[in-house]
Parts: sequence; C-alpha cells; structure tokens
Amino acid sequence: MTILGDKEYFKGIGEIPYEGKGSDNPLAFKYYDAKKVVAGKTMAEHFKFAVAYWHTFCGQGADPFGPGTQDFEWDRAGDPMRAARDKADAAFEFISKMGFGHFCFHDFDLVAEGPTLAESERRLSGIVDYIKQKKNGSGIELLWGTANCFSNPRYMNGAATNPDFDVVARAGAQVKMAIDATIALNGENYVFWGGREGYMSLLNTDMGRELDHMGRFLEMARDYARAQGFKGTFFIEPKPMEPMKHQYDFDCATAIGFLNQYGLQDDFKMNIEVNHATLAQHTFQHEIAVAAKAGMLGSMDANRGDYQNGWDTDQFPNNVMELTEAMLVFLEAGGLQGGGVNFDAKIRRNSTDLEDIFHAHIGGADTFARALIAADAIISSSRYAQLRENRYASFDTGKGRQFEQGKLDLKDLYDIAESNGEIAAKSGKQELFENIINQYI
Ligand code: XLS
Ligand code: NI
Ligand code: NI
Repeated sequence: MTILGDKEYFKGIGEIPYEGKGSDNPLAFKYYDAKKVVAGKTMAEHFKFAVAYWHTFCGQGADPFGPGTQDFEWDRAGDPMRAARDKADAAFEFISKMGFGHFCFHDFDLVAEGPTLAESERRLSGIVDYIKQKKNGSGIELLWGTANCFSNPRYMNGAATNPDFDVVARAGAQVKMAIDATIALNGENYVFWGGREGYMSLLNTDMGRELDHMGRFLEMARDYARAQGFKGTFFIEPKPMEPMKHQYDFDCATAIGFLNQYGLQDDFKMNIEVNHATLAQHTFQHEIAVAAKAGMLGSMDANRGDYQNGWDTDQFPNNVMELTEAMLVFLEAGGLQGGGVNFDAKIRRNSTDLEDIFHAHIGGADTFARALIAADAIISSSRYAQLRENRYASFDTGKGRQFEQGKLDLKDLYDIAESNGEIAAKSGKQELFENIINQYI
C-alpha cells in the first residue's frame, strides 16, 4: 500500500514547499521550514505538527443553525468501513502533502460508531489494521488518541462523572478500546478532554462524588494502559465550559491540583488549547506558564478564538503577537514534554474549496514558526531576559537571598522593614517589554 490510496483526493496540489517570506505562492510555507534549526532543534522537532482527524476529515462545516457545506468526496461511501478507509486515504494524502509527521483522533473519527459495543469494536479494529498498514514507511505517526465520550446522547449527563454507574462502565469500555487502538498504532500519548465531565446545574449534582469518580476512572485507565505496555504520557485538556456550564478540568491550575490530589501527577501532563485558555479568561501564555511551572507542559492544541464571540470557535492560528508571547514561555521551559502542536481548528463554514484546508494549515504552521523565530531572537539577542531578571536582583544577594533560602522568619522581615524606612518606587517597565516583542516580530 502507498500513502496515496486508489484515488487522489487533493488533485492538483503537490507537496507544500518552503519558499520563504518573499514567495507569493499561496501553497508554500513562508516561515515554516521543517529543517531549520532554532534554539538547538529543528522546527519539525519543536512543533511535531499534527492534523486533527475530527476537524479536517470529519467536520463538514455544520453549525447550530445549519448543516455542513463541505461535501468531501471521502465521506460519500454508504458503507461505514468503506467510508472509513476512504477517509484514511484522504488523511494520509493530506498529511504527507503538508509535510507534517503526525495526526490525532477520537475513536469514532476513524470510523462511525456501530449500533452495539461489539460492532463498534469490530469496526475500530478493522480500521486500525488498515491505518497501521498505511503508517508503515510513511513517516507519519500518531501523536495521540482519545475517546469521544461526549457526542453520543448516552453521555448527556457525563461519562466518568455520570451519576449512573452503567454509563460510567460504558465510558470505561470505550476508553479501553481507544487505548487499545492508540497502542496498536504506536501512539505517543493519550488524551482526556472531559467535554461532559462537569455540570449544567449544581442543584442536581454531587460535585465531590463526581470528582472522586473521575479520579478513580483516570487511575483505572492509566493502570490498564501501563499493563498493556503503554509508555507514553496521558494528557488532560483543560476547558472551563462548553458544552457544560462548568467543566471540572477548568484550566491548568485546576487540573494540576486535581492530578496532585488523586496521585496522578507522575503520569499525566497538560494539553493546552489556545481557545480554551481564552474561554477561561486567561491568555495562552498564562496557561503555558502554569503548566511549565508544574513540569507538566505536555502538548498543545493550536487554534484561536474570536474577540467578539465567546465560544470555542476553533479558528486556525494567525495571531503572531499571541503566539510570540506563548513561544517565549515555551522556549524558556525547554519545549513540550512528549507532545506536539495539534491543529484543533477548522476552516470556516463558507470555506468550501479543498485547497482551503491547505491554506489553513499553512497559515497555522507559518504563524507558529514566525512566533518561534521571534521568541528565540528576543531571548537570545534582546534585553528582555536581562530586564526581567533585574527586577528580582534584590533576591540574588543579602537578605533577599536568605529569604529564598528559607533562612528568615516573619520577625526578621519586620526588623528589615523597620530599619529600611520608606521604599523607592521601581518601575515595572511593561511598555518597554511590549516594545521589545514588537521589535522582533
Ligand atoms: C473540544 C476539544 C476537543 C479535544 C479532543 O473543545 O478541543 O476537540 O481536543 O477531544
Ligand atoms: Ni482540543
Ligand atoms: Ni476545543
């Protein structure tokens, strides 16, 4: 089997080359040069760009007000296994033409869920075998797999946190099968995004009990995967709301506290999505900084929100300023731990040409690349790092140093303050910092 199936889906579009920012070719990278070394690693190694199966090959542009507009050829076969193989052919053709090395999926992105658990499992293992063959020699790897435990109506009250144990057990079966599929495809990581793990109303919810159930469920999933020989990292993907009013993995700080409380901190890290950060009233940079501080900066879901709309619009990244600020923290943290940059983004409903999918991914990769180059230059050539360090210089020697070393007590602080008298103002210099970022973009 070759990367291309029997049919070529993206006709007239070849491999996307890197041509540099002087190029006017819309089907070329302007900044993303996979082999270019930045801060000691190639761009391909820094990012490990992944294509999200659900948005790029499953979603057809439907929104709450109307059906899909993107009538993709690979979705036309009536038979579910035939359709799944066509979709896999289209996916591998697209990913290889983009020159990316990874993809991510939910179990039932790969093939439509069957009418029974047994039939679903039969379908899944069939398509996993097919994708396994396609992967062979393609250089395309699975960044992570996950289970869709939020679309089927049975999960309307939650999956692992459902008040009905039978639904929890059903979610367990699904996660087991998704872990099996991930391992069979040599997946590097496994993700939990708790779309319905939360509540619509606290009046009918025992939050404490649901959190305990979620902790136990994740522990069981980890133990099962480890027993099957899975060596990768588990990621929690925080999101504050949508579809639920409140989701338990609200943001990184909340999810990290949860993992520590339930003893899961050694196996789990964060998968941080830009649009989820902004929904939580944070910046992407903030979420990365929180995860990095905890040693849990695992992976990223790349997209962006919209200033006017309050939901997860999942647009392709194009905000260089936002990503440059994020890349500063990313580089200072030494990059991602095991994960990569997954384009959890979709073209707009009125983007109906096949080439729009290419434009979207080219733009996303170029924005990340441009931000990485800028951030590296800011760290290595500007006064940025020094200026920030200088703000803390009083902790480098004398009493400040002793404070950091734990050698002072509260009475010592009192004595120091008393002998100091009033303290001169020291500027935080925010505008100067902002100007440095602007200078290097
Ligand atoms: C939804 C999430 C979802 C996860 C995977 O908002 O971003 O797509 O990435 O379940
Ligand atoms: Ni996501
Ligand atoms: Ni999302």
